Amino acid sequence: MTLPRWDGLLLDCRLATLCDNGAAYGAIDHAALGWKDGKVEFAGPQSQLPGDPEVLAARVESARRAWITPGLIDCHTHLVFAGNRAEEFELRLNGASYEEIAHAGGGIVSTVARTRAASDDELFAQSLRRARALLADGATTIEIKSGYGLDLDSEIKMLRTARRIGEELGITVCTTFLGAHAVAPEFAGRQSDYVDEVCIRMLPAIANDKVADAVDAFCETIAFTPTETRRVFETARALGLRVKLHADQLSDTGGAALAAEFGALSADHLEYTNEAGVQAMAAAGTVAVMLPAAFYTLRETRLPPIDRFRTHGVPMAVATDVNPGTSPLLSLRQAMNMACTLFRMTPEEALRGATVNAARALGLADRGTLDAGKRADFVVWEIDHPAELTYWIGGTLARRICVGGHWHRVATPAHA
Ligand code: DI6
Ligand code: FE
Repeated sequence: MTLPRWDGLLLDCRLATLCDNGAAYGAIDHAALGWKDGKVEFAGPQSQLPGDPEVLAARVESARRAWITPGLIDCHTHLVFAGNRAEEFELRLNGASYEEIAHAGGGIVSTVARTRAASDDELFAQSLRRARALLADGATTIEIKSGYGLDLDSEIKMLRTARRIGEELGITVCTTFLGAHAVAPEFAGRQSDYVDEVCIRMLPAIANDKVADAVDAFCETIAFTPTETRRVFETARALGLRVKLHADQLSDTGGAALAAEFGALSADHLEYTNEAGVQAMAAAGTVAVMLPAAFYTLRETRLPPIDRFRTHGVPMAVATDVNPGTSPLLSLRQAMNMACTLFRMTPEEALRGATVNAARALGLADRGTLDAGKRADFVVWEIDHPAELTYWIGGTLARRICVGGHWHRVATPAHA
């Protein structure tokens, strides 16, 4: 007697594989999807299954013609933080200026104060809710940055909290050290001393602790200069850590070219990136991460150079940028919708941006497409066309979510 080979097999699927098979979305109709030990064994036409389904797999089910995509990948979030800034949002809409809010203790420093003051368990509980929301909407891999601690212990607390979220939910969390997010309050008026602190004290300890998978910085006129960013990157490189960058969000500081020079995994935001920056990214293979929810929240008007990225073949990803100041967004699909409506990306580009290109932005070669050998992270959706993933604003579209070969949850269908 032959033992069942695969752990699971779904029949009657429509797959959006995102592989380059010549079809839009890498689609395969009348498809089957089989997996074993957390990896995809078969993703192809059902007629090409190498045997009788009942013999091939321990558990066989019909997907009833549902569309299935790879698990979504949110490659840029700051979702670990304590408190929120809804009051500040309200004050602003009642006419308060940024200066008044800053004087009243608002802004990023208020999130730093609350994040420092939160216990490990409080920070975990508050942040877990946000991660759960992203997962419920289909994100099975999430990057999470530090950057609201701004002292070594608090930064490590954030990164450990991020790792704990991954363990709790059984999903992959990639952690990024963003000590160069803002100047710590103790260093107010002494920015270069703070950069010393990041490079001389924090980064070696972070590398030694292995709590961060990559290093990021906020390179902007209101944050860190290109020269300071370069120092952070040189230190990260010497410690063997990959880099990525918040670049050219509010002004053209040459951030994209700087990121490319260091072989960055990604450069993110990029509203003001110039032609040389685009070309440098193309040459370096640096992914352009679009964060349209920050653009929306800040009511920006300058669009990132999407057409230039297309022309030069720079892969584009889309992420939420979840953070309490400029992107209180808890749905990657909603970011995809904004990427289409605000940035004029196509629905297929947006889906590639939240799967295959997002995987690349995290340096993860084992996911992002539905293909034999990739991780068995996938979502069964309540839709009739993949464009619906970016078309609907809000709602619950994920019917079932499989992470590493295990069914995660059965969501309530939107129209049940
Ligand atoms: N880019 C942003 O827009 C923010 N951080 C960043 O790197 C804002 C973060 C905040 O206001 O809390
Ligand atoms: Fe960000």
